[in-house]
Amino acid sequence: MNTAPHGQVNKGFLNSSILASLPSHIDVPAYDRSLLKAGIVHIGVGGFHRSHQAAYLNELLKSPGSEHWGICGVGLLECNRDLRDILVKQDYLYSLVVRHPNGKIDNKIIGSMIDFIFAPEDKQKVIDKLAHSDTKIVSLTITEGGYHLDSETGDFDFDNEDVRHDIQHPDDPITAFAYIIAALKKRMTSGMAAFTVQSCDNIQHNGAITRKIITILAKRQDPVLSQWIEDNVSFPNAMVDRITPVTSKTDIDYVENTFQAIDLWPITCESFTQWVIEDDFCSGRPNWDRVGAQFVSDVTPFEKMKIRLLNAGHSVLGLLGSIYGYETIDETVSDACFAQYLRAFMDLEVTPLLDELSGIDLEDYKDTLIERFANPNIKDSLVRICSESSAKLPKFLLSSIFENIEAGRDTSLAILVVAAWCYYSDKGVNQAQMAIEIQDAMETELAAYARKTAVDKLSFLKIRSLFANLIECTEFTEAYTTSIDALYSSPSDIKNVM
Ligand code: CS2
Repeated sequence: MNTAPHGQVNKGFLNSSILASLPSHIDVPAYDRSLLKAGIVHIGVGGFHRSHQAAYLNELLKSPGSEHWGICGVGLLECNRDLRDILVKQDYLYSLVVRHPNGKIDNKIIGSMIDFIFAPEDKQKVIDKLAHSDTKIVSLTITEGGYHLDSETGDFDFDNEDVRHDIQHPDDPITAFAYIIAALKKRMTSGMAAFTVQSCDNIQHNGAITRKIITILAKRQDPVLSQWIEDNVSFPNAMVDRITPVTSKTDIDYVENTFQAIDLWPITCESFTQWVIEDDFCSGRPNWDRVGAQFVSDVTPFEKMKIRLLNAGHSVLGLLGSIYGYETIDETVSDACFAQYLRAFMDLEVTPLLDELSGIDLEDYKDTLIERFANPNIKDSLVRICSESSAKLPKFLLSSIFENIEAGRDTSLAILVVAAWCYYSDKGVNQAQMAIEIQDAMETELAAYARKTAVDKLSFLKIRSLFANLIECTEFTEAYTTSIDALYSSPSDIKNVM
């Protein structure tokens, strides 16, 4: 840190050389980062990876004996170039600001990442890294949409452009799956052991789904390779949880003032964190259970509880709140009308679908969710929550609708949310006529179907890749039509139809 002529401090960029001079209340990595080896290669270094897996490892590395569990990040997308530049400049260090609901803040520097490869510049380097003998786990946060699953069939979408490319050019991969297959092939051919593929995405059965995708894709290339993967690679399922908003300018300024250092991409997250993992690792694993993660033999009930309550709950607040004109989850859930709607949805339309879980009281879990959503120090934007709804809602919400219809249960609260999604995609403005920012890979298609609602009330449901055969189900279409009529006839206050 340099002192400028007028007495003010010239803050330096965060990197290894300034760690020792940071204010003493900052929790900096006291372990020797030069001893770390990248036992984990992580594909998709977004905010969530940095607040979750990398933060667990940072805690673990504080005790000696885990030095071979450093992380090498991989960015597959062109838009990861800035992230790479920032991480390199900062010696792969970044700040994590953990905000408790009562206002307490934990300020940390995370040191578990020790390298980053930007794939568009050197694809072979990624394959070689995955195939390196130090690599024991390849983990993924590639988002719900990154798995290319069709809602109607549940099958992998072989028609996706990137997937088609990967099948034709296995040595020039685009998707994470193709990189993993290329590296596993290299390991098989050179007689090396396999690595574990660990999905950290919000998809129920995330490990089993990843296994299915990787083995069927490998089979198209080489049935022997596919069989080797079946026999040697493990794909543990896991439930992951920590609310991590998109980094804002306010977060960057907070770090600059509090850490007395410039971090161009700090991460802010809530204090709650949870990670429940099936203990199935073919090449060893860190002792994450020493730092709060939980190993179980079957994660299915945990995943279902989290995705159907938390993630779906977020979407309920996100879509209804956006139409009302709210901007963040905490302000939406602080409105009693939205909080009551959310609680009723959770109690009546999700809880009956969940299994008993020993050690978890569902009523407490739901109370805690509402408290977490209401954390006034976490400004989680509805734009983030509603982004990629086309990839999220089939897994978060439609799955519960299907199960409730099957069981002959009422599901009208969730159906209003689907109608609200149509209204949101159709109008693109809130009830004060202000534009809503929509971020969705299917935005054009969603809008095209939604805009026909005035002449065909069920038009939106004709997107079969999302809604499968719901349009043929009268229990659904009757309630949906009622919701559409209510929304379109009284758009001036969505609370009237909730
Ligand atoms: C959110 C999740 O993207 C979403 O819609 O529900 O990112 C959520 O914040 C995380 O899954 C929390 O663990």
